[in-house]
Amino acid sequence: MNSTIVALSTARGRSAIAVVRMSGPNAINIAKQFFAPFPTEPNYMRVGTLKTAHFDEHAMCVYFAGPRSYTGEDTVEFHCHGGTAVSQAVIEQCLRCGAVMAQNGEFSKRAFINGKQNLTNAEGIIEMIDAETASAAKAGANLLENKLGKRVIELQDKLLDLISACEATLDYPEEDLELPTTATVAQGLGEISKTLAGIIATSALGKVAKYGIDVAIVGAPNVGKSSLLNALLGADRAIVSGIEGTTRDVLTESAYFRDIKFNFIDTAGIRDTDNEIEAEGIKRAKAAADKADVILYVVDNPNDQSVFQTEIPLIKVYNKADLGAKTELLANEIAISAKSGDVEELKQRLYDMFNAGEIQTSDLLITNERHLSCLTQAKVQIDVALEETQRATLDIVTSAMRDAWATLGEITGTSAQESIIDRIYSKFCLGK
Ligand SMILES: Nc1nc2c(ncn2[C@@H]2O[C@H](COP(=O)(O)OP(=O)(O)OP(=O)(O)O)[C@@H](O)[C@H]2O)c(=O)[nH]1
Ligand SMILES: [Mg+2]
Repeated sequence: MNSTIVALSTARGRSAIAVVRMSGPNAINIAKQFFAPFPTEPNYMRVGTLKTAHFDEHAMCVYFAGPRSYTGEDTVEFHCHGGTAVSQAVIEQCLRCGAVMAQNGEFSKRAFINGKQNLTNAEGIIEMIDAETASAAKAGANLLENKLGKRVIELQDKLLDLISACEATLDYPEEDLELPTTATVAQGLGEISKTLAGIIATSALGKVAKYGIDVAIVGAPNVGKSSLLNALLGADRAIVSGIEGTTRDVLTESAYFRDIKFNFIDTAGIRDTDNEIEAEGIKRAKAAADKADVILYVVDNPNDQSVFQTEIPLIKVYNKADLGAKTELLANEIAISAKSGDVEELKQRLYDMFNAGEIQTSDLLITNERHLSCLTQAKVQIDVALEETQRATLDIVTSAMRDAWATLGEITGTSAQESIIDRIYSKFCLGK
């Protein structure tokens, strides 16, 4: 039989109230030992006296009868006075009467085991708790609402149709069942592969919603990189001076533009130098540029023809436009004056470059590495099955389809291994 677990469900520290939650087969019996009058029916809160070893606490109690509770088990909540000492005394009282301390995320893990939520719901909760922007919270809420789960189950169903059609003919050849033609199987697999590709493609935008966009500002000394950083942040963050080689360290600071997080990275001016410290700064500048999502290559001469060699998307920024602006700009060029502080157009350009506006309208974004890896693997397995339809027998195709079905199941947890489940729930806070 399961143990009865207890934990503080609200944040630790000073607060108006604290909620202590207990879940498990003995939750109600334990609570009745020290809370009176105990509520006579579930879902109704009752005021009463909670006897702890040290003092009597005037508290409220509500119980939820399993399976109609968050965990699916009998659950009792005590709403007591806030602060560490009171909730600690209440928890100790529960422990004394037979409860055990809950692990991180154990309430939610029990909800999963009892079929109250699937893994993507749980991951949605974590993403919402961790979200820094509304976009990231929305992606978490979509997971919680099971949008990904539903799409995955649809795909699994389609796959199962194909698998069962193939298997029936393999297992019961004497039944004279109509053999699915290779073409029908291939067509079905092709559609699934295409759907998966579409879902996987949303991960680029998902990354933007969750982590933001890393923008590296690079260029020669004195072109105005630090001035640009300050203008983009709207704050006097980096030292600006007319002396070449002012910035040495890599400086990262985030700012929000239309609910998208931009991580702006100011770097040392790149040039040949014998100065050891400056050389190290330049090395770090290049490394920062290599890792960025986009590079702002800053120059300060309207006639500059130089090129910054990189595979990463790049905008060439003609700074100091107040001293003379380049007239004919190419598509990936922009003229600004960092000194004037007006960099709205550049911000908009960055925003558009990553289609960030689509985050508001899309109802499914992949923001979770684990989901992405399962989806990618499932697509590979589907594509293997698809390829095999051209040369192998149906049993080999079927086996690849089964693999893909199991991989998709890992997303919602229908075929997830114990270790994956443990890892997901361990990310929860205590009492969740
Ligand atoms: N006129 C004008 N001057 C600017 C503009 N932007 C920057 N400057 C000036 O250019 C000089 C260098 O600016 P910084 O922002 O320190 O240049 P940097 O690229 O960070 O230089 P390093 O850190 O040395 O690589 C300063 O004197 C700035 O005031 C601009 O838009 N117009
Ligand atoms: Mg600088």
